[in-house]
Amino acid sequence: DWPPEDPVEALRTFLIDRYADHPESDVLRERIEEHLPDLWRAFTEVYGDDRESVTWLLEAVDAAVETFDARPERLRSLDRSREGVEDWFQRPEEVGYMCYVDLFAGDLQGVREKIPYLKELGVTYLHLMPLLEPREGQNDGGYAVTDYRAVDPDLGTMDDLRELAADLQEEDIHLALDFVMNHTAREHEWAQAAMDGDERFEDFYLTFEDRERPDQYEQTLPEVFPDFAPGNFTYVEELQQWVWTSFYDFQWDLDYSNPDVFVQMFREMAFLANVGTDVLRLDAVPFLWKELGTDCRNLDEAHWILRAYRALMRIAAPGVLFKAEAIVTPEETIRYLGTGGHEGEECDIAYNAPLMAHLWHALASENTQLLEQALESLPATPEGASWLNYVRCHDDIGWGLDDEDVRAVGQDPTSTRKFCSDFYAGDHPDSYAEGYRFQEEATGVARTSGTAAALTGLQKARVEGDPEDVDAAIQRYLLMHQAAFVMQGMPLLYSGDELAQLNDFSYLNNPIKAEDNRWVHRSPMDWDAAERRTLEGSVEQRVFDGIKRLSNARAGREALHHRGEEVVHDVSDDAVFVVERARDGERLLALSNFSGESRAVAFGELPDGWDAGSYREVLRDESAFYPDGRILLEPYGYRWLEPA
Ligand code: OTU
Repeated sequence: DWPPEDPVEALRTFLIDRYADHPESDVLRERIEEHLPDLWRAFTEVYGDDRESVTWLLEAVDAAVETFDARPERLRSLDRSREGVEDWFQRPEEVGYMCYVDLFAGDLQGVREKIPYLKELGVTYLHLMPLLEPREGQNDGGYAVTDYRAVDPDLGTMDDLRELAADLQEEDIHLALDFVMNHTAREHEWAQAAMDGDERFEDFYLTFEDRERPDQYEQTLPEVFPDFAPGNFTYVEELQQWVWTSFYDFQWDLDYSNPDVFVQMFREMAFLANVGTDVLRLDAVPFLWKELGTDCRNLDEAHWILRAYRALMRIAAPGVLFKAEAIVTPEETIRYLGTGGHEGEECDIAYNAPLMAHLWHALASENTQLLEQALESLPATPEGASWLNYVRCHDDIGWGLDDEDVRAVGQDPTSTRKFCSDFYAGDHPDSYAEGYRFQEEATGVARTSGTAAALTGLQKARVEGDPEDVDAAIQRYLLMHQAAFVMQGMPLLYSGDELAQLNDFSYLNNPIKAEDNRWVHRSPMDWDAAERRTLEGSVEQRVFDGIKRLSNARAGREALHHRGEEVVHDVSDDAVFVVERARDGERLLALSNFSGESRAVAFGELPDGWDAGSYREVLRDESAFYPDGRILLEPYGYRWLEPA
């Protein structure tokens, strides 16, 4: 009889009975008891609690149990080993690296061979960019998947991926893989079936007979790629309908209001979990739910869907983490880590795009006020979750500053964003940057493409060859990276940045890529340049060593544990950024100078407990005494201090 008085209790009894003869019924019972309440809450928020919905919920639980059954022993033991060590991904030694399989090493086999290189850099977490079978031709760098259970044949096979996962585990490197959950390629079999008239699969997507509803939605919908994919809907001849396409026209948004989609997508993500991925990077999560009259981003239902998936994954494969890819305002971003009473219920990791954008703003303006303001206005990060701090990634930089923060430091939001867009495109008199505008808006605000080397002026300095400019640019370059390494979170390196790779224009000759300038910063790894990392005095050596120093410095340094404290300390000089990290009695103070001139900070300005005296300078690995009571910072200089 449905509904019973206490549905969770009724389901609990039902499920325990259902799996009573399961060889691991004890484990299942424990997990179901622990996660069913969260699953129920989240699932019913979205799909309701009537009889039909509950049938879908039971199907989802079955899918979780099937995943558990199919999970190889190696991964099950990993799940067990992570029980009780909830901080395994928050440790100070964690250092991430992200790369495209083909650009980095040709194929999956090639990546296996490069493991020693990654170890040399101190990498403990490897995000391999989309590697599942993409559509042919344009595929948005692999974010248009035709089959979630097949590897792109150019890169290898599913077995190669399993072997690589096992090798990485041996080397204590965690593997992260993309799960493109908002959309499939129009060549995916579901979309194909829909075009063949299969109603079940037509309901997997958001289709409209005419423009009436799309036009209503468009009134409040922003565009992601206005230049090459304007609007949010695409007319599909085969269907004689409009299909919701938030991104490119060949990326069809899934309809998550259909529980069939929810369950089916869980099966796909669970399959990937069982291949041996430690972290699933959930792509474009803000877009999962649509509602007329809204911008269809970050809606509550999107969060409930993630929470429901999380509870299911905890039943199936509790060692697997979720990483949210939500490049939105600071306030909206942190919600994906489970805030507001949902601590521990949502994603474990999220891209710290707010920090990234603010660091670039601080660098261009030689002023850290806005950075400090933004950090201060963010609520505390939930204890069990982690940020992923990065300087560059495969995407453009969106100037996702919070309007209120910008106003709080006396600036105008649009002008500030425009300043960043101009500065990094090199359209500003003081700029050393050689980036490009991406998807410019009518206001002149654009997102920014370009490698870290191009944006920090290291590219320009190298090409022009003035040694002093090169020195300054390397400082600037490392200044940005050290910030990602010292702030609360796991630092994530973008492949090639450890060698300061330059912009790459070969994409312009490839019609599949030419219109999308994000490819300018997606270049093949230059292994000849990598050889020069041992050539004393070369740019590669100086940058590589600078970054290696950062990863070495993190290892075992408890003050940098994610669960440690992070206190941003305001000093009178706006170019100087001071942050204190502390945990279990260990302390570290990082000072960075975002200006191109030398600066000094008096001890009297530093937080309590940092009095004049001698300290250990962590990155130089030496003791230092400051005789005149001030700490000198070279142009773009930074120092990490620790009590001697
Ligand atoms: C992601 O980015 C990927 O990182 C991109 O490479 C893809 O093109 C895209 O999804 C589609 O799969 O808008 O400009 O808030 O910012 O999902 C990049 C999230 C993007 C979006 C993000 C998206």
